Amino acid sequence: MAERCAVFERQTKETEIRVEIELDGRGEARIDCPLGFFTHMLETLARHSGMNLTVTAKGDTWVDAHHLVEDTGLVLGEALRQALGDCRGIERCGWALMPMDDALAQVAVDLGGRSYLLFEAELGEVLGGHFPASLSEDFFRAFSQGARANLAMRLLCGRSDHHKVEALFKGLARSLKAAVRIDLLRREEIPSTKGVIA
Ligand SMILES: [Mn+2]
Repeated sequence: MAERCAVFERQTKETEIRVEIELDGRGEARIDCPLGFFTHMLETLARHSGMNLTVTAKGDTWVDAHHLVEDTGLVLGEALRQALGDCRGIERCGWALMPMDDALAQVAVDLGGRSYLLFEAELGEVLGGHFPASLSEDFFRAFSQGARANLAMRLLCGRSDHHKVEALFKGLARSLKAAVRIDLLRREEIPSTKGVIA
């Protein structure tokens, strides 16, 4: 099997982002980003998905965290889509029920080529002094657009917003790990009745 890797870069007047992704990695993250909590979440995403992620993210964080977080989601999604190639042999779907102490998240992903985010979570705290927990929804929406993925996320319960957001990121990670896995019995098949995932 060809190596499933990609590099995607995007530069605007607001942000400059580069993501290198290896789907069949060891969960290693090299994150260069000025936002501490967001860095923690990207490291979590790599660790629990088994993908290697190298992310360089700079931008107008003097405004607030919004542009950088949203654009990183988009670039990460685009890199994932590119690394999947024609999606031959992948499981395509994955899901997870992920606890994080007081929080419990339900996440499902379909890498079928259509973007949609279903998101239900009550989030109100500002984490690390710079990351409004509700901004995670913008990250997940941008990721679903870049990856052309259908992403359904629901927070079933939780007290701490740190734990709630972390449960959502870990749930996404575990769902992606399952969805990108190669189905050994059907490794030459495109997992769609359309015969193509584009
Ligand atoms: Mn944490």
